[in-house]
Amino acid sequence: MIKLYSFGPGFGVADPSPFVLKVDCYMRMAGIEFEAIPDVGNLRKAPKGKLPFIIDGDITVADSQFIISYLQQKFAVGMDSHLSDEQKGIAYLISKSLDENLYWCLVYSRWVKDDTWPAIKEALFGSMPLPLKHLIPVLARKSAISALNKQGLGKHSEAEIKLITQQTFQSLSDILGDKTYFFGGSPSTFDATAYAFLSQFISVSLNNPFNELARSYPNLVAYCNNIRALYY
Ligand SMILES: N[C@@H](CCC(=O)N[C@@H](CS)C(=O)NCC(=O)O)C(=O)O
Repeated sequence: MIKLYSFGPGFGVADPSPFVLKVDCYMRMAGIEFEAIPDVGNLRKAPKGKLPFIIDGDITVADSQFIISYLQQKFAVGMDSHLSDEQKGIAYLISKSLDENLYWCLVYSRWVKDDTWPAIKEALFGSMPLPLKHLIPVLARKSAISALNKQGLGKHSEAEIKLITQQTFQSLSDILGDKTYFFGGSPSTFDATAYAFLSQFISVSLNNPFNELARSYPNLVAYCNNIRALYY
């Protein structure tokens, strides 16, 4: 059986990492059996220093995109067979926008802002023994802030980051409209990505202004609730 190396449940969702949740959701939607191996210590074993990665027998695959491609081929998943080539192209590019842009807005909302930081600290590091429990969160936060600055999003003001986040939610809401899934009545690979990111703002037990912003889009909230009810 496929083993999914993850962080483990947090903030009321199956994983606080959108990349782990993307693979988790994809396997649920595609009906692929898997076993989650939750442990923040998985990071030390991760081939690319990041989660998720999967192990399937003697094959290891790291990175959510490559994992999904591997699973798609191995299990001949037909989840995208109702999409035109144009829709597949659009889906790929929107998913990269979530991976590479909305992700950093999420990092900002969780790691930089003092409103959410205590909850993050407790959820991710609360079970560590002393003195690690005090030391590691400080280092991890420093590293997240440094990564945000190097990536560039961290250079913006809070108002600008909120605007970028809001434009992404607005665009997703406009594209989804009143459909059940982004490309019609049945889920495609893109829905695993969309759910993985949207639920990190909407379905979590966090209440910062970024969560409130996401929850102000009724169709995005209904979308997350529907997928959660069906697959979790
Ligand atoms: N491109 C990777 C990104 C994975 C990623 O950034 N994972 C984060 C968690 S959301 C991580 O493991 N961060 C730990 C670190 O950078 O030390 C993917 O799609 O899987």
